[in-house]
Amino acid sequence: MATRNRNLSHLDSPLPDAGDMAFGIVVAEWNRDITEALLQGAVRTLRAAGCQEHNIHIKYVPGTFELTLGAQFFAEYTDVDAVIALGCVIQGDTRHFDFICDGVTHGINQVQIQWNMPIAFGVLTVENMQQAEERSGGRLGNKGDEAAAAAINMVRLQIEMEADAPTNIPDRKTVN
Ligand code: DLZ
Repeated sequence: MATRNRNLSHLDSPLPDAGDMAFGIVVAEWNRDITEALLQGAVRTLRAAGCQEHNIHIKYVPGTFELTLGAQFFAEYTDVDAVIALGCVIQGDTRHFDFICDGVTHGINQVQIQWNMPIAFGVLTVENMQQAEERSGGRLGNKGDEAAAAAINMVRLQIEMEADAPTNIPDRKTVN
């Protein structure tokens, strides 16, 4: 996973039109200067893809650990097509960093699978503030841009695949 020189705002391909898409953005308040910069990037990218202002819904949670439940609230209580989760965890002297990173990674993945809804992982997991600044609008771009682009691309893919799905496909879901 070589990310050393990758600019997070660089797009590999043009974004699909997001004119008919709706997004929830859940933002962690810890390291607020950084997460606000991530939010600016995400919103800018959504707008650039044609997403309408009234289809961008922003909610705050206390910290990155709460992003999972914030994303689930969007899935359960709103009609957004995807969620963009934005946070910044900075390595400290204790193992708190590992627990928060593990929790949010598994949590978000679990929610997107359970709800069949894209949830973009816009969480910086860094060693220090300098690394965070470099990735939230600094020399390495903005993780918020990357997360928003991923969300748009996944909604597009879901729309395409749902439209192409035959009506008689076997139900492969496991019933617990
Ligand atoms: C407690 C904590 C610590 C130490 N560090 C961070 C951090 O770097 N980034 C972040 O987003 N949140 C941090 N938190 C807060 C937790 O995410 C969470 O909000 C609290 O543990 C309460 O559940």
